[in-house]
Amino acid sequence: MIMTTPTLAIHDFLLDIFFRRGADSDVGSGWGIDGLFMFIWWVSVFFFVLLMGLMGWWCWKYRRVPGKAAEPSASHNTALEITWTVIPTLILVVIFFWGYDGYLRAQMPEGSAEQVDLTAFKWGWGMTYDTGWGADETVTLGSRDDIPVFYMPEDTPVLLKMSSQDVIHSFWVPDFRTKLDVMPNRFTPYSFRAAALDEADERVKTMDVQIADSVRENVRYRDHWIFCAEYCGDLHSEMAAVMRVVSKDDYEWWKSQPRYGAGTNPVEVGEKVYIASGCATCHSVDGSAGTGPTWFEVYNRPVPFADGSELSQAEIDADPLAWDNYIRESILNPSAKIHEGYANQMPSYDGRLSDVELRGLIAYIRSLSGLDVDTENIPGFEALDEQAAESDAANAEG
Ligand code: HEC
Ligand SMILES: [Cu+2]
Repeated sequence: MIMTTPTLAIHDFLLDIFFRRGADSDVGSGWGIDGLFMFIWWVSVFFFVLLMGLMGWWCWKYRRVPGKAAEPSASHNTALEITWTVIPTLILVVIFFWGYDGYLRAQMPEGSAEQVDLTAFKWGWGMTYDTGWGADETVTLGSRDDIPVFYMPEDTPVLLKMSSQDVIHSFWVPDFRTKLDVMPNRFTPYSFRAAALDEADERVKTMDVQIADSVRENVRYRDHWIFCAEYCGDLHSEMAAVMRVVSKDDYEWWKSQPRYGAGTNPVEVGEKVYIASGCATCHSVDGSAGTGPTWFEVYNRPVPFADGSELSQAEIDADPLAWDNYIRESILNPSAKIHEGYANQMPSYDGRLSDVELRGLIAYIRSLSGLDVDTENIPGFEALDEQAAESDAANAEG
């Protein structure tokens, strides 16, 4: 015991420095990464001390002494050669199988996983849940106040279907120890099971979560940073997001809440969709250039198309819904008409946005041209009030 206690203290101290101790268990399926890392570390320490010690000792022992003849140097020693080949090989075999076992477990998605779409872009992350919504909460990190928060269920297999909108990015959750490239032209799967929230874990905190009109009190959560490990240019290093692990019940609640309360103004709905569905990554609302055209003061203005045709002022004057329809078509079938000077890069949102959300987007874009939005006359928003009333009733019951 006298021998092992100080050694363990050093071990724990190192775990603290290297990993913020205990975090290996953040992926509940346990990939054994910390253990393997520490094994390699201690093997390296052992051999470093052994070899440097021997070297130092022999340097001293066989130093040149006046009047003493030099030792003859052996050219070959079979027993020695075999020993220092076999022992390191055995150690490498252990490291290989240990690592391969963890690698396989990290690669294999568990059955019936919760699937979430993850998109990487210059310079940020977006997630789209099966409800069509993404993050609707942000936190501040350094100079950026738009770091999205992604909710995830504890102790549940999750499969992230990852793709990039532009260059190669690398999805990295330091607490989970693994990273995986995110490509522009194919999906890569990242699967994990976040560990259950443990009362004893000092990173587990509690807060009230509010979505539109509903508040859920005392939601327990643990945050993990998400970063991009593709440090090849510009701002990959600033791509951050938060993975917020909550209980399964809280996760289901979070996902199922209507994002707008009773009587929400359509412009607000549109603004929320603009952020939550990731339009903001390509479209500005202040006139500045982006991957897509800005939405600032564009409503009811003529639009030139790449094929030489246009949405003309005459058409707009003749049909008060011309721009509304153009927006609708641009969202559901973006390649139908390509705005001149832009690439056909917008993903289709067909099936991902509800009618209320489409109408909200139209109202929002309209409002950015300083036009009044007459809520009363936008059909579909009565339904929103009903939906909110229903969810209030459901919340009151549950
Ligand atoms: C990956 C970048 C990207 C994202 C994300 C994106 N768009 Fe686009 N969008 C574009 C590009 C590029 C164009 C211009 C080319 C074209 O017409 O398809 C465009 C065009 C449009 C237009 C036509 C505007 C005009 O002036 O011609 C509308 C409206 C539009 N997008 C709405 C949306 C909405 C709503 C969302 C979110 C739900 C969204 N976009 C998300 C890239 C994007
Ligand atoms: Cu990146």
